[in-house]
Amino acid sequence: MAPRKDNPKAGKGRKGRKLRVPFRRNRQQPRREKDWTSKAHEAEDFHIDDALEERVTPKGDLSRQRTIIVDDEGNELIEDLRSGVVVAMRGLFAEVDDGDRIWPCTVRRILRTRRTEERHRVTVGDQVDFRVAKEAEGVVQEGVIERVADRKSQLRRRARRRVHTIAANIDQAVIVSSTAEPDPKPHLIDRYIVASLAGGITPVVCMNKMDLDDRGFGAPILERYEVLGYRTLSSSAVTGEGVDVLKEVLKGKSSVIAGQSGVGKSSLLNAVQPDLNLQIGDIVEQTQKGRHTTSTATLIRLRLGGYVVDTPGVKSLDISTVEKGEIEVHFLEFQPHIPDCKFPDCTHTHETDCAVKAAVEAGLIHPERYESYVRMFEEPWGTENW
Ligand SMILES: Nc1nc2c(ncn2[C@@H]2O[C@H](COP(=O)(O)OP(=O)(O)OP(=O)(O)O)[C@@H](O)[C@H]2O)c(=O)[nH]1
Ligand SMILES: [Mg+2]
Ligand SMILES: [Zn+2]
Repeated sequence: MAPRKDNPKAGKGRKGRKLRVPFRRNRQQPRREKDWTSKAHEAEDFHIDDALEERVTPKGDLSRQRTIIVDDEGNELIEDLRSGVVVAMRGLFAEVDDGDRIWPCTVRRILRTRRTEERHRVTVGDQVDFRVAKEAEGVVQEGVIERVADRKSQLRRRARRRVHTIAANIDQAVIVSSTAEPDPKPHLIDRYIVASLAGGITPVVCMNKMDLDDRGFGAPILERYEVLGYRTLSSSAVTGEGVDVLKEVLKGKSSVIAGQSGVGKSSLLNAVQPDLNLQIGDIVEQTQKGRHTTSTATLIRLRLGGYVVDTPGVKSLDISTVEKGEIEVHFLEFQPHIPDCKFPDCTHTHETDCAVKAAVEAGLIHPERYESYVRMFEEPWGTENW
């Protein structure tokens, strides 16, 4: 299909002059050592973090310059820009959907460097402007992302020493657990809730594999979140239970679907729209440690309206992107008690006369929710065992 030519954002016709400008020194960053010890991290780390790792060498630090085109006021001009949304990151390329087709785009170096420093790299869900860069046999092959729009919201975690934005411009995070295979990890749900709220995203808690719930684990866990006012749903990709509710939840919204590996995230999306044909893990593979069926976050447009980002499963979620003092803000049930703590800077961990701890003892706060808070406060990086 021919690329659209009528992009209103294209800067055609504007005159400009060329200017050589030096790279700013603070855009440089030290070369990073590879951290081989954390090889056990999620599959996603390798696909995204290593692929986009900046490799700035000291060579030519003082002399590096770039050519830009500026208007009379010195504002940078860029010709023939198209806009689109990033639907996947694959190696060095961002796949950008402009409504007509998917463009493989590289990220302009200077933008990439700056974004890295701002901890604000291009990610799935980003609205971008890109310039067509390469043509072969009359067919445009790829683009270069020149601008990234400010994000309305973002789901972030730390991946080793980097900040990894899982998805941007998302309304809600559907946090999926399963009643069995694997067993539910409420602490991981709590981490996703904190990461979502901190990024301006509404959490929705989903308990999948209800068909395997002989032990009755599902309902009491969901109830924990229901009483806090979060939307919850129970589902089964096998029996179809809850799929209509999930459709209702996803309809017309931008969502990210997240949780442990093997809980059935991709299976649920296949149930919502069977022709998606997302790859799902087989049961034998799921028992092997570190197996991830979905390896890259991918933005999927839904026929019922809206879109959803399917993400690879995680074992743990490092929330150290959230300030320590901010964590308590994302525990809704703590809020009425916090003003009654003796110390105004009470962290609700070791202090005496803590009203939050008193509320736990009085049965007003779920003890595991409180324990979740303490773990996040003391070990924001998290471990697989929780
Ligand atoms: N019994 C049962 N099995 C399910 C259900 N949903 C998914 N499964 C099975 O669970 C396994 C994992 O499903 P996936 O959809 O690949 O899980 P995922 O959460 O996408 O996993 P990752 O992509 O690795 O993060 C597959 O064997 C599915 O058939 C369910 O509701 N009930
Ligand atoms: Mg999957
Ligand atoms: Zn307190």
